[in-house]
Amino acid sequence: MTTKSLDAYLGAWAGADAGRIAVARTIGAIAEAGREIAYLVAEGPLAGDLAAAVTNNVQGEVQKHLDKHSNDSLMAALKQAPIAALASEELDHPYVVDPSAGLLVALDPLDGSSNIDTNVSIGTIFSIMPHITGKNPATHDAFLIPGHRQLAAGYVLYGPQTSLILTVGAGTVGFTLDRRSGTFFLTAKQVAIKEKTKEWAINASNQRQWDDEIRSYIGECLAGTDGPRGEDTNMRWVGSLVADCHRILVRGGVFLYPADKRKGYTEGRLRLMYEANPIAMVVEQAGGRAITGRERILDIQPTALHQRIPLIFGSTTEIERIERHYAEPTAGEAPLFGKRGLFRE
Ligand code: FBP
Repeated sequence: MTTKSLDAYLGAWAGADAGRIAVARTIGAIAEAGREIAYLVAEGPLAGDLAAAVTNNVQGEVQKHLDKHSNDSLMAALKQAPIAALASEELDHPYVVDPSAGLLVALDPLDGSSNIDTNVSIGTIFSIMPHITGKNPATHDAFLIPGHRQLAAGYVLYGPQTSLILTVGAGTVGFTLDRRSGTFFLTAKQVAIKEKTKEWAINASNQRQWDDEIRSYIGECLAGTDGPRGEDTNMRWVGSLVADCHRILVRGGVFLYPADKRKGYTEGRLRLMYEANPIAMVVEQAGGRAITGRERILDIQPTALHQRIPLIFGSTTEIERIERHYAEPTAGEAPLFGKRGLFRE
């Protein structure tokens, strides 16, 4: 199969535009690190214990060997890119590369860490933003830019295939790594999320901790033909945001990681700057939507570099349905699964 390489795609997009060339070089550096991480992930236990705990990261979460290795690989590659600084889930503070450069990068180097030793898909998520003139790139403040200002975003998915999903603001495209040549080739020219779906993804073990709106929406899904939806639904949950997102890009669906009552989850679990924003840009550019429940993710003014946010994204009709639950909290009351039903505490 002959198709365009990532370099050829980025070259054609950037042309002679200096700003775009800088973005293209930065994406190239991320792809280079992604390829190296993909080879290591594929070695699994032959490469040692990739899931071994190394230390705790800034989130207070256990940092595993592969988390650290992925972060180091991306930093090494991005030191050669025209960026002012990078921020990472694994770093307390931004790492400055060249303060005079025009770009910032935010990274989740290894999303889905809990799946490392289970041979389930994991990934790297990235967001490329402008470095606003006058802002010190060493500060968290320089990164507090709403998601709609991202210049490019995407993820590398380390699964049975290594995929690079990318948007530079002109639709969402997909590349697949050819392991023989080490080249990413364009294999999805225009990713389009199905408008309608019956598939939803949520960690249902947290059900008793959810707010009423999420409980009524999921109750409606579970009620199937017996409830107001009048149709049966299906559930999938990988537990790696990148893998759950990828499934939705390919066959539609909706993903929910809402805020809940657990300590540390009252603002959600996922991070705005390097998880929610890049995924929201990829999803919107593929024709889907991404919200907190009440607001569009890409409109949120960040207040902290490592800020968490409730994240709901996917097929448009399902997002509209969820919005109705937030607008009219009783919309999802089904006889068995509404506030008076099985979902009551
Ligand atoms: P990390 O960024 O720490 O890897 O965590 C994110 C994540 O693994 C997502 O990929 C996934 O959607 C979510 O956490 C799963 O959370 P939970 O274990 O609470 O279901």
